[in-house]
Amino acid sequence: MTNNQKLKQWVQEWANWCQPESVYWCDGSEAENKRLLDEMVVGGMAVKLNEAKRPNSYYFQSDPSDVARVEDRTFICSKTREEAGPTNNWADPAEMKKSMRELYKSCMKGRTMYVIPFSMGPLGSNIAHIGVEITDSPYVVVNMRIMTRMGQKVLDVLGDGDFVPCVHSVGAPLAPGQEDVKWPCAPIEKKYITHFPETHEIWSYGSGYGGNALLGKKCFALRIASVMAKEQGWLAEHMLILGLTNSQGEKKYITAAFPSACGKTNLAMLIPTIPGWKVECVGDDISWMKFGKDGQLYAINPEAGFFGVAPFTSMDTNPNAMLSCKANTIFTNVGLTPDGDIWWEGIGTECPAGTINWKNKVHDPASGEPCAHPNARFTAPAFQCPAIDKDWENPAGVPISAFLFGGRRPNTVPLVHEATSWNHGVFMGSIVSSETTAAALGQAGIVRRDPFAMLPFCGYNMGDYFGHWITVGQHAGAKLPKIFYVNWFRKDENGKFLWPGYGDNSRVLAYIFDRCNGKGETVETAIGKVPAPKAINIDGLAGMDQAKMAKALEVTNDEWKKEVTLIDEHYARFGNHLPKELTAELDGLKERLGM
Ligand code: O2Y
Ligand code: MN
Repeated sequence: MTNNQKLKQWVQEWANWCQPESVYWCDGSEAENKRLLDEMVVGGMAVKLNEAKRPNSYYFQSDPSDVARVEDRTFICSKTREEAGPTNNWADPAEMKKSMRELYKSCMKGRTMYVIPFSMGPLGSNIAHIGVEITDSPYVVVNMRIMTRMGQKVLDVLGDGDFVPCVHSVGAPLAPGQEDVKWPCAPIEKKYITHFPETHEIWSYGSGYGGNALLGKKCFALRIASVMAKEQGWLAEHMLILGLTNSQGEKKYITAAFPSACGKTNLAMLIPTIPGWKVECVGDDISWMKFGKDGQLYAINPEAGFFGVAPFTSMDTNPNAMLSCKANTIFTNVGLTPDGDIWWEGIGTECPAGTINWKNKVHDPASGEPCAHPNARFTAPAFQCPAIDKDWENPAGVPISAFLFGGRRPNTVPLVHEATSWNHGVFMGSIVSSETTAAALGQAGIVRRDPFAMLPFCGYNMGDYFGHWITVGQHAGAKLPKIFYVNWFRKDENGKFLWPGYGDNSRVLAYIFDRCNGKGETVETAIGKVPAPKAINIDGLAGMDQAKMAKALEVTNDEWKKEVTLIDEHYARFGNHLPKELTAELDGLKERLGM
C-alpha cells in the first residue's frame, strides 16, 4: 500500500469518474498474476497453453479491429501546434481532455479498475522513472508485469515522490448482466492515444493492444520521456542496447536506432559468425541514457521484457528470441495448434493440421490468409533470453561507446559509414530513412524519413529534438560515443542483397569496435568515413568477395546528389526549428558533392 496522497487522490478521482465495480491495487505477486490469468481463462479471454510444451504461458486473440499501434489516433497535446511540430498529430490539450473526459465517464462500469505502479528501469536507478497506470484490462496488467517492474516494490521506492500518471480504458463498459467479449475495445473513431507533454500525462482510450495500452512502452518511455529528457538533459531513444565482446575478452556497449520492423530484436540478440566474439543483450527497443560523472553516457533498458513480433522469428533467424519465449510468455494473435502450443509463419516447422488462426478459425494454408497476424506478438521476460547481459539490470547503466543509425535502403547508402564529428552524427540521425517495400502500406520504392527512428515516438517538435541532440554534444566534459550509419539492405543490379545480414552483421560490429579503439582503416568520402578495402573481415563468408564488398560500401556522388534533394525537402518541414548546425552539415555535404 502507499501513503502517497497525490497518488491516492488521483486514483480516487478517476474511480469516481469511471465508475468501476471495484478498484484493485496490483501488488505484482506471482499469486496475483496467476489469479488474473486463471480468471481470464475461465472468462474465455485467454487459453492456457500446454504446460508440458509451453509452461506457464497463455494465448490471446484480439478483436480484428485492434491489432497494432494506431498512429492516426495518437496525439501530442502540447499548448500549441508548433510545439508538437510537423511530424505529430496535434490537438488542443483542454479540448482533448474535455472530449476524452466524456468518453471516460462511467467507462469502467461492470469492470475492475486495476492500479499498476511500475518502474521504467531497474528499481531505484537514478536513470529510471516511475509511472502508475490505471486500466480496466487484466490483459494489460499481466503484460505490464512482464514488460516493467511493477507492484508494491515500486510503491515502496516511490514513497511520496512524483510519478507519470497514465490512464487507460478499453472503452467498453458492461451493462448489468451483459456478457463480456474476449477482447473488449472501442471502434476506431473512439480510440485515442494522447500525451500531455506539459504535465507529463498519458490518456489512452479504446484500444487494448500493445503500444496503445501498455503505456510504459511507447507512450511513457519514448513520447513523454523524450520531453523529460529534453527538460533534464538526457536521452530517451528508440534504440536497442547490446554488449559486444571481442576475441580478447574486451567489451563495449553499442546502441542502435532503426525504424520499426528493421530487425532491432534480431541485432540485439545476434549470434556472431566471427569466432571468439560475443553479443549480449541489454535491451531490444528503448534506451534511456544519462551522463555519468566521468562524462560518459550510461544506458539502461527501461523495460523488463520483450514485446516481439512473432512471425518470421525462428531458431534460424533468432534462436535467442525463440528461447526467451519458451515459458512464462503471453502470445497474442499467433496460431494455436491442436496440442495447445503456438505457431506462426516462418517459425520453421510445418503448420500442424487443425491449427486455429488469429481470427479463431481453422487455418487453411490454401486460403492465402496468414495463420498469425503479421503484427502478432510474444511478451516474454528479458531475463529468459540466453544472451541477456550480466549488467542488463545494473542501476548505474552500461557505458555507451557507439551509436548506430540505420534503415532499409536498396541503394545509395553504404553498408557502414562513420560520422566525422558529433554534429555530423546528429545529421546522420536526422536523415534516417527506409524505402517502402511492396509489403508496407502505400507505394513501394518511396523513401520515408524516420529521423532517429523516432518519427512516431517523439513527444515534441522534431526540429527541437534535433536541437537537443546538438546540445547533448556540448555537455561539459562529455566523452561522446562515436556515431555510425549502417544499411544491411543494399541490393545489387539484380535485386539481390549484397550483404548476408543476421549473424554476419557481427563483422560490421567488429569493425565498429575497432574504430572505437582508434583502429580499422577508413577512406574519406563525401558522406563520411567508409571502411577501407579489407577493413571488414569477410574470412569464411560464403558468396562474398572484395568486389562485392566494394559494391556494398560504394558511395556514388550522383546518387547522393539526388539524396540531397530529398533531404532538402525533408528539412524544409522543420522551418526555423531546424538547428543551424544541421543546415551547416547539409551545406557541407553539398559542397563535398560539388553542388
Ligand atoms: O503494434 C504495437 O502495439 C507494437 S509496436 C512495437 C512493439 C515493440 C517494439 N517496437 C514497436 C514499434 O512499433 O517500434
Ligand atoms: Mn520499437
